[in-house]
Amino acid sequence: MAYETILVEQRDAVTLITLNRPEALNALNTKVLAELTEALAAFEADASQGCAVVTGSGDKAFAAGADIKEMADKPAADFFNEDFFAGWNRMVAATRKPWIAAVNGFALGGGCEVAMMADFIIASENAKFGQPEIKLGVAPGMGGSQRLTRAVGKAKAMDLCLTGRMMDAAEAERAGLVARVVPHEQLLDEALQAAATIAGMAPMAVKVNKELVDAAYETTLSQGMLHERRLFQILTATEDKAEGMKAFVEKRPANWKGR
Ligand code: CO8
Repeated sequence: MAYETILVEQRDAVTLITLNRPEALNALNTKVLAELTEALAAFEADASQGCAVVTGSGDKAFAAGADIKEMADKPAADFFNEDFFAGWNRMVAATRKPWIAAVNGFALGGGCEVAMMADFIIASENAKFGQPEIKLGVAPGMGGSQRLTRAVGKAKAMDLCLTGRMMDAAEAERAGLVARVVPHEQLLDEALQAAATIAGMAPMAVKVNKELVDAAYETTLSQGMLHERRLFQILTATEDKAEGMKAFVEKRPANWKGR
């Protein structure tokens, strides 16, 4: 499949997707959404692929936001009638396998929101995060006010959304937005390595672990604990559970079947 706004390659069991509009700092337009949705759906459907990494091309940006030029003259009725931005939620909901955002520079507005849609973020020391929509007279529209608040708490989310300021990678890591910060030149290797590690795990266990951590955002503690216990119990019936424990006892790598 030939894409115009992203690059997609498979590295063994890892799919690497690069947002590729460097002339616009990888700004996210309708075409990017359509192509990223298609690429993630292909990744999801391909049993040889276990984890994906999404990054930005060039040295400067992961994505500097939704494409302001595409939205500038769009009438409000079109935003409403098209349910503009809803496609991003559908894309996330359709992806049960994990994907990592490797944030190499600016992740602003929609760029920060896409990074937060990923299962976790690995950031280069040069990364900068922010929700500067307020400076355009609007507000986050792809989950920024909700996911950022859940990730970093009300105080910092309020600060970022109301002032539109950026936070650097160190602050983002302290605040809990980012899983790891690495030297800029090591970013892609580190993210690909993390993805390869995940892709080497039992596939059903990977999906269950992702679903359970996500459930912690949506449910009460007791509902989440029950959900966890039930999925744990279901996993104990898999061939991969038997294989994983046998391999441990026999001191050898497990040979996963995915069932
Ligand atoms: N959309 C479209 N083009 C962009 C965007 C963007 N979000 N960000 C950068 N670009 C383009 C610039 O226009 C420029 O193109 P050109 O050379 O043709 O003028 C090129 O990328 C390079 O950018 P700069 O020259 O500005 O690079 P700098 O290094 O000087 O600055 C910044 C980098 C600080 C990242 C700066 O580009 C910037 O502030 N970008 C916008 C960040 C932003 O506001 N993001 C939020 C976007 S809004 C959003 O995501 C959600 C909803 C908004 C609704 C809006 C309704 C109108």
